[in-house]
Amino acid sequence: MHIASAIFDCSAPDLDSCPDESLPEFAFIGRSNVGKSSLLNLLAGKENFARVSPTPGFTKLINIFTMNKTWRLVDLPGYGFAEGARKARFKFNRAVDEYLRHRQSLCCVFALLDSGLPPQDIDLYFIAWLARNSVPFVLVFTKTDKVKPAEVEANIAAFTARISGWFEKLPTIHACSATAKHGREELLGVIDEALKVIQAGAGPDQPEAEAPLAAPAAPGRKESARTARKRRPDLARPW
Ligand SMILES: Nc1nc2c(ncn2[C@@H]2O[C@H](COP(=O)(O)OP(=O)(O)OP(=O)(O)O)[C@@H](O)[C@H]2O)c(=O)[nH]1
Ligand SMILES: [Mg+2]
Repeated sequence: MHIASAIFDCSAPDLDSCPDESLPEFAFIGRSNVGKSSLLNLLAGKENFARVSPTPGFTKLINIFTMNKTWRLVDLPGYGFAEGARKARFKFNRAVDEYLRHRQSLCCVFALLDSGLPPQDIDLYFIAWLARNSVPFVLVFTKTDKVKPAEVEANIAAFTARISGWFEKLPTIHACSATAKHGREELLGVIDEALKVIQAGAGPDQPEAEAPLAAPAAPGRKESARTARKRRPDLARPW
């Protein structure tokens, strides 16, 4: 997919401050420092678009970018920094929790994992949380330039083995390196496919997706989380 335009929209401190839900969104989430902002920049084809830092916990707000005037990328604060890390449990701020569970225009989450590490409890907790909350996601193993390909393979296989019993169908798995600029086309392809399904109206076996993705809630009306989830297009649900 060609990225003709990439525009920073806003940094939102909470779900209510996010822009309207008129455009499909694809969000990056994962442990602090896993490479979310870097991967967003790779996909956008712009350096320093989302801000990158070696300091964990750098991204603190919900950063929203509009691509090709028709869809959005969302850079989220990570988990596993500060007290969450000590407890070896994922923990992120309330805004991210609410965004992931209630944002109706959220099509798919890119759940990032460090390809150089064996399965981490904190990531396993998070993937279980995504599944429990019916958040559609694909797995993306990052920083493949830092380790040997065999090690990447072994870590992906070990992670897959840990979660395989949780799903009827395994989540889709991708690998990338923002530094080596690998994985861009593959991940843009995920987005492209999802956008095509939206344009087609709804997936053939996704009857709940008949409600238009882009329809914003009526002003002043808050839907329950349950209703909101039902309205999601479920495009990339891997199970
Ligand atoms: N070698 C290598 N380093 C990377 C890659 N992607 C990101 N990094 C480095 O990892 C560090 C963290 O990158 P970020 O993109 O800021 O990570 P993040 O997940 O957004 O971090 P937070 O905002 O703190 O949650 C930076 O020093 C990046 O340069 C990669 O593919 N390869
Ligand atoms: Mg970041």
